[in-house]
Amino acid sequence: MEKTFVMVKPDGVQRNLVGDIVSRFESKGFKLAGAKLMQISQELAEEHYGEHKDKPFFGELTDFITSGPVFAMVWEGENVIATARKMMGATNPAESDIGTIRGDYGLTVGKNVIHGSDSPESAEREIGLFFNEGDLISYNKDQDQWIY
Ligand code: RTP
Ligand code: MG
Repeated sequence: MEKTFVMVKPDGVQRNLVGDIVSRFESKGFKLAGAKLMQISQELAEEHYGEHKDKPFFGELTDFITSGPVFAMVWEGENVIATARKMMGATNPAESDIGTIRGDYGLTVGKNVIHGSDSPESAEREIGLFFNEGDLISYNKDQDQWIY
């Protein structure tokens, strides 16, 4: 089953949005395969955002992403990579639709609450950067067993 990497950025953790964001992915029907609160090192930040290393905002971006804890997650399900991006909304919250995570909670492009992998290749790469294989759990979610 398809997996993607999603991360609540430091602003989202500071603003107590972790629970709401996890809830949106759960309610949509996706399955959590792994999650951790962590502090990103400068090295990991530069590797994760390597595609932007020549952009003028690179320093600002790596400073921000290392400025406080992030909540890193792996979500699993059909079309989860593209659907997670839709749920996040456009990169610049000024342009994100209301109803999306950035559209509902973000104001500026530099502090836009959430990251999500943008392709199958990035998803595989980013999951590998943030999680060891043993960190991810494969399990059945047979909800009937808890309903009497
Ligand atoms: P992300 O990688 O964080 O999920 O965001 P994204 O795919 O929607 O956007 P991307 O183009 O990959 O940009 C990565 C992050 O860089 C910051 N950014 N700042 N100042 C600027 O013009 C600018 N452009 C991008 C944003 O925080 C964006 O999420
Ligand atoms: Mg990106």
